Amino acid sequence: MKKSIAIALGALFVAGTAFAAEEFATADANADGQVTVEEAAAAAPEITPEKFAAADANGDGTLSAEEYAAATAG
Ligand SMILES: [Ca+2]
Ligand SMILES: [Ca+2]
Repeated sequence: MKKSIAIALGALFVAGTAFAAEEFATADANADGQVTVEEAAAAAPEITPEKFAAADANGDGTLSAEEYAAATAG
């Protein structure tokens, strides 16, 4: 019983990660591996400039795949 729950949670996690990667590729309009504030606004209007800034962990003004996942997570 516990094992099947763990497997189900694992499958959910993998599916979520794949979805985020696909979303990032879609948002990264010029495919340079970074999502700018303009690209984010076009792809995901829920990412406000405030959310964008909060997700930009290294403060370089663009979102990496990991940073983009954080921006869309909450
Ligand atoms: Ca880009
Ligand atoms: Ca960044």
